[in-house]
Amino acid sequence: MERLAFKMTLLPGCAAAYKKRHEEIWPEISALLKTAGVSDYSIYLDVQTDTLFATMKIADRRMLDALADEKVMRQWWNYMSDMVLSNADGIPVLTNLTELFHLS
Ligand code: RM4
Repeated sequence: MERLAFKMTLLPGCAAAYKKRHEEIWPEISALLKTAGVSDYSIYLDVQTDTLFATMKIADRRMLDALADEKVMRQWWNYMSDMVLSNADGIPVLTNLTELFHLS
């Protein structure tokens, strides 16, 4: 089990809609993430900077990376790209964070 943290950028004025979309997350996406070994996945918003801060546990890094090959994952990212800063291919711009401290 590995812990990950990363940042994304919310587009201005999208906080409420972004929250609502995740309350109504496609069941296929939840299932896909779990099948890929993702657990304890949270996304927080820094309202001062519109930074999205995400944490998750993963069972296998290769399974996480392979999500980008899944059609429904691409569809979800495309669906979200009107709210999240995204690359030309629709994948969210993501900055990985380095863990410097953990207390369990
Ligand atoms: C986010 C973003 C992430 C995805 C979660 C479920 O909006 O698209 O990449 O893992 O939703």
